[in-house]
Amino acid sequence: MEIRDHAKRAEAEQRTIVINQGVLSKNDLLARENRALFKSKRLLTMNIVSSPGSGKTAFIERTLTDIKGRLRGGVVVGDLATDNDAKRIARSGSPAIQITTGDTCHLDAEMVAEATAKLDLNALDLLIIENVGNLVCPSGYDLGEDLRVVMLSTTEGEDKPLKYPTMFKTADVVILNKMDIAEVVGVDRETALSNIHRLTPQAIVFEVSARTGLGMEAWYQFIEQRLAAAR
Ligand SMILES: Nc1nc2c(ncn2[C@@H]2O[C@H](COP(=O)(O)OP(=O)(O)OP(=O)(O)O)[C@@H](O)[C@H]2O)c(=O)[nH]1
Ligand SMILES: [Mg+2]
Repeated sequence: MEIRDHAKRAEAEQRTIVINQGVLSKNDLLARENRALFKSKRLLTMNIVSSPGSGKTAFIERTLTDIKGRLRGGVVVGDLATDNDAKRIARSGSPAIQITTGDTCHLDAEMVAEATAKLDLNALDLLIIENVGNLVCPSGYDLGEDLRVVMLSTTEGEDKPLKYPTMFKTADVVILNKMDIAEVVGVDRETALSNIHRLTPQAIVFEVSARTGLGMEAWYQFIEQRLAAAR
């Protein structure tokens, strides 16, 4: 079996790397502006990333429904196409703005700035950004969030943190979702947790089911604690 080491080609591709850094620094500048605005509005902001279908929208819907009366939440959601997710989230009674990115496989700080301008940030405690379903592209784009939340579901396999290290290494929080079907799909929970801890020892891990509500109360308490600390 041959494993090619593409890192050895890095020197030859130096010109490409320099251009990419230029693009990212513009994003970093805008992300800094977003972060300053969100801080001035006393918001707790999170950027939720995962592969398609891990349950990000279901998790946000349940969170906003359950914390109603405790916290006021608003959402910006990115998908390549359709406003299905914003419509689902809006049913929870919280404001939701859909961004459709076309061919772009991630959100960037400019898209988030434009979308959040349509929200009344003074009326919110919590701003949730649901990124485009992808475990690669969003990792290099700071959106100005306080917390990067990486979701993994029990149907995806225990080795995803090892295969997508860049995304997991940048996580502040890891959500292991679809615990209600963990047994049926035969996930090895210990291996999944050990892979998560290996890649991202700093992250706080919540094992939940967005469908049944299992484990969600600990997540809500964490949000409240972080919001209180930020304020
Ligand atoms: N059994 C089970 N199913 C879930 C859970 N969370 C989400 N699902 C299901 O998983 C599917 C995908 O959920 P979504 O919330 O649309 O996932 P997503 O990550 O937002 O998907 P994209 O936005 O397309 O990336 C849906 O059929 C959900 O009902 C869970 O905790 N348990
Ligand atoms: Mg979604």
